[in-house]
Amino acid sequence: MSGVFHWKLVPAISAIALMVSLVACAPQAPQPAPAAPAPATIPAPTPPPPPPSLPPATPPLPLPPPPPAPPSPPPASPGTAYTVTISGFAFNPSTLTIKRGDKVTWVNQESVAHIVAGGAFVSSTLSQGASFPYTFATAGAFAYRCGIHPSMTATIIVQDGASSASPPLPPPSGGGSSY
Ligand SMILES: [Cu+2]
Repeated sequence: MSGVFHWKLVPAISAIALMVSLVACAPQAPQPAPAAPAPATIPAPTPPPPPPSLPPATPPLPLPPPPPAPPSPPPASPGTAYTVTISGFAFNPSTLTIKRGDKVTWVNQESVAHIVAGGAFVSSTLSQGASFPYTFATAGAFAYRCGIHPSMTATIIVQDGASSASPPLPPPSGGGSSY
């Protein structure tokens, strides 16, 4: 039994021996040069120290909440506000139609002084930038002029909005039954 194995192993052994001999006879490859020793690590230049940090700015103090605005009282008059400008020796607009209860404010926009002179309303001498308010409580046509320059005339027409806005009367209710 062992002879059989030995006989079969002969070619394999001889082949291995041949290979070993070939390897042994092959010129040895030059060994690579030994790796150069690692260069001494050059210490990295120390970075300059950071500039002395300024102390953090003082955070702004939180603003206190604004006090609540006082409730504005309702306007005394629900009328509309109008403006009549005085410039070029004239009132603009020269004719203004408003409702009863509306307020008109004259504003002098030129360097020449003027006076708003009406039958029911007379202003003081209005220099440049001065104003004169007046609320018309009664209906009618109010012609006025300048108290200094009579040629400056204008008219305020006040309509009685209350009468025109009165709703029609409801029809009288009849009896429930015609019988
Ligand atoms: Cu005038």
